[in-house]
Order: sequence, then structure tokens, then C-alpha cells
Amino acid sequence: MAEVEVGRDGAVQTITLNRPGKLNAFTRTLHEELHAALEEARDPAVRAVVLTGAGRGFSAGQDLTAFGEGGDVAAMLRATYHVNVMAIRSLEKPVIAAVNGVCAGAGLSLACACDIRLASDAAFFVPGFVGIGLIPDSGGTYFIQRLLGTPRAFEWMTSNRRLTAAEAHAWGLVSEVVEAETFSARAAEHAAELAAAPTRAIALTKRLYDEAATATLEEQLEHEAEAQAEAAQTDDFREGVAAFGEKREARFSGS
Ligand code: T3D
Repeated sequence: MAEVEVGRDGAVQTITLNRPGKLNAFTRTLHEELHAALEEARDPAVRAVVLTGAGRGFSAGQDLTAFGEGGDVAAMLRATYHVNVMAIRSLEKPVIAAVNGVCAGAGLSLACACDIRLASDAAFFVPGFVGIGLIPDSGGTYFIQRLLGTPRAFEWMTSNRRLTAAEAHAWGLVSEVVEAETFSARAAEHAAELAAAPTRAIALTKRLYDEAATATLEEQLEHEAEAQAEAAQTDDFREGVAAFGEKREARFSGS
């Protein structure tokens, strides 16, 4: 059985982490299959991606049975989690983490590397790392600090406190909480909305917010000017302006 399943519905690609018996904990194979799925998502015909988990987990992070055998941890992180986190960030389309259930350790980092997080009301969030004497890796100190601010991020990630979906929403960690029964339909609906949007403008916006994390104002204004010049060359810009003038809904093609 594949450890990652990939489905396509129109312009939406859904990537499902698929080790439900182990809450989709990461193995080498799962990393490799996730990477292949993210490569597949580079297809221009894909205009939005959903990342989710099978069973009652999103992901419980690193598989702890395939861990601590004296290997080079830094090299392992570079070869696996880093590659997939960077693949998500460099994907020129929105990636939704549809957090269907348990989300812990590097599974939490991965969800936070995505552009949008929706949570099922059955989901809960656990730092995990500190529970086994580790630091938050795979972007856990980067994304969670940006989402929550340093004081809350530090307090949470050093406490190993279990957060409910409602608490995660109140903290701004997830943008929406949906009943478990309708969760996958809502995630698909949200992804379809994004897939019908002007994909180039969304991709450029994604890149700009990443650049803004380290740029000065002057640098960022320049990045915006360059990106806007690019967006203004797209068919979607022409279509958006035409639709406005004709008082109709725009039909964006993603080009
Ligand atoms: O070198 C490196 O790898 C560094 C990289 C580190 C990255 C990391 O992600 S470190 C953090 C790793 N993750 C954790 O520490 C979380 C461990 N899991 C838990 O604390 C709990 O399972 C949860 C709080 C996430 C969920 O609890 P609960 O009660 O809902 O489920 P459970 O009964 O504990 O787990 C269900 C099954 O999944 C169980 O298997 P079994 O007994 O039914 O056969 C459990 O052992 C398995 N499982 C859960 N998490 C992992 C796991 N198996 C392997 N690895 C896991 N991380």
C-alpha cells in the first residue's frame, strides 16, 4: 500500500499521508512519496493542492520506531523534511493543510509550512518535540513563530500542551474549524475556489509574503513592483479587468 496517495479533481490535487495505523508518522518512504507528489503538483494544470491524512491523524511527526539509531540527524532532516518543506514553499500555487486529526511534531511543522490550515473539529495539535527532548524542527521555529508570535510560540512549544481545534482557531493557527462529517467536502470546496482564482497572482503573493519575512521595506516595495509588473502581463489580469467592465464574474484560466 502506498504511504502517500494522490488524487486529482479538476485543477485540485489532493495528497493524502497514508499510514493511518501510525497516525501517518513519517518514514523515509513516506518522505519520498510525498516529495514525488509535490513534484507532480508542479504541473501547471494543478492550481491548488490539499495536504491531508488518512484515518484519525494528519501526522504524528517522525516515526519514533525508525528514529534514534545513532544516525546523522541533521543530514536526515536536510534530506527529508527540509526538501519537502521547501517544495511546499516553492510550489507556485496555494497549499491547504486539511488537518483532519492528530497533528504533532514535524506533522505540525509541515501543516504550518502550508499556506492555509483548515481543521476538523476532531483535530488536535501537540508540539511533540519537547515531549521527547527535541527542539521544534522542520520549520517549527520559523512558521510557528510567524503564526503565533514569539511569546506564545515559545510557551506552547516548550509545554507540549495539547491544543483543541477550537483553541487553535482562537490562536490563529488555523483559519477555520469544520465538523468532522463535512470536513473533507469543505476542504475540497475551499480548494476548488482557490483553483478557480488567478493562480499567477496568488503564487506571486505567496512568494512576496515569504520574502517579506526577511526584507526591508525598501526591498519589499521593489519586490512588489517587480511582481506587479509580472501579474499585469497575465491573461488573468486582462480577464479580471474585462469582467469588471462588463459587470460579470471573471473566468480566470490561471495563465
Ligand atoms: O531525527 C529525527 O527524526 C528528528 C526529527 C524529529 C521530528 C519529529 O517529529 S519529533 C516528534 C515525533 N512525534 C512525537 O513525539 C509524537 C508521538 N505521539 C504521541 O505523542 C501521541 O501518539 C499523540 C499525542 C500524537 C496521539 O496520541 P493518541 O493517544 O491519540 O494516539 P496513540 O495511541 O498514542 O497512537 C496511535 C498509534 O500511533 C499507536 O500505535 P499502536 O500502539 O496502536 O500500534 C502509536 O504508537 C502510533 N504512533 C503515534 N505517534 C507515533 C506513532 N508511531 C510512530 N511514531 C510516532 N510519532
